[in-house]
Amino acid sequence: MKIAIVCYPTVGGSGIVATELAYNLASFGNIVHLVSYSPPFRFNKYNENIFFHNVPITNYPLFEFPMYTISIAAKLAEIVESENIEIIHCHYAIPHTISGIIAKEIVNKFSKVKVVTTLHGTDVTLVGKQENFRKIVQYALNKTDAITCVSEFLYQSTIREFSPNKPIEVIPNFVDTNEYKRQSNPKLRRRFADDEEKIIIHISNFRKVKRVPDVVQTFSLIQKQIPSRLILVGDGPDFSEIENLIIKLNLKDKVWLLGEQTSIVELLSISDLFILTSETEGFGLAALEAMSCEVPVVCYNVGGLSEFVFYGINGFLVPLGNIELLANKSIELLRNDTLRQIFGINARKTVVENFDSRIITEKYLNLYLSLINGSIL
Ligand code: GMT
Repeated sequence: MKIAIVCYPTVGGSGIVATELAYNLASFGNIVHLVSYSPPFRFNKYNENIFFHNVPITNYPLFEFPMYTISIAAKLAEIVESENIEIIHCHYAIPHTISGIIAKEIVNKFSKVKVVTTLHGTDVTLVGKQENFRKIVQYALNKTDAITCVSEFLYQSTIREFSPNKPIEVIPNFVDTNEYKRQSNPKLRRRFADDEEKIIIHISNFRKVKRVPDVVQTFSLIQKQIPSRLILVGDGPDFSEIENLIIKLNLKDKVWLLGEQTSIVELLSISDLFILTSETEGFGLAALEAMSCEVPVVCYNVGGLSEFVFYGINGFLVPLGNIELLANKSIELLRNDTLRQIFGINARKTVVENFDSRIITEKYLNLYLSLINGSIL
């Protein structure tokens, strides 16, 4: 198959899923054309079946704002025609689906290309709900040929908010469990913590929705009872606020602020616990990646997280905003090495059995095939 994948290149789950999907589709022998305004964050290995297309940003003096939606549409139309693309797969509804729909219109005389939209989270739960975007998201979802949602939670939210007239399939996030595998590295561990200290990790793009200050507050309670260190991976609009909070709580010596990191398996592998404090998560890919490396997850019970974090089995979910309970559940796990190990093994099992990249890529391939064969109209 020949597939064009459009995504945001910046650090964020939708771009990661899109890029990893490109690699997996390519490994099955498909030809993939990645389209974005710069090479996506995780597009860092050469694959002869993947081609990257840069979307040029127009800067004619008349245009005060970049015409990104139109630029992607033009680029897509160009490659659908020149490369005989059969599927345009848009990750995140706006503006990508709109661009996909325009491209399909442009080429409709000589191509039967189909547009697939994957909804990731805030395109429905936050941005899509805003009055100025609601109608355009609604339009996109009614015009695309098929929709996928990354969780049952997002599926329900999409139906509730938009009731699209197109089929929707839940295809969850995935991890390459061969790559995301715990690896022993005592030397690296010792660089971050003393032998008797536990390591807690959080990875996100430091946006408001992630509530990273809650992670710091939780850690502040934990470290009073358990010798421990916190590793914060990521960057984003809340970085300075978090840095100030760390200083205010007198935690500077115990928190590692690493900024963005491309290779996180090593860091997850030296960690004892992953904390996620998001207000909502379409799925919660960062937690899944941690679990694949045998790191149990303690998080707020929001969005799609309860679809793979199982209370008392591979982690704990607590009500949104209950920092004290989040800390208590973390302490319970950090105090009990045997329990934590069992949770870690269960976490990996959950990922390997249900969210491995091969299983999920086949779901996408089946969807593409049914669109091409006309069994979804
Ligand atoms: O929806 C977003 O905020 C953007 C998106 C991204 O690019 O980071 O994140 C979402 O997509 C991920 C991949 O499907 C999901 O795992 C995340 O849960 C989701 N983030 C949110 O819903 C906040």
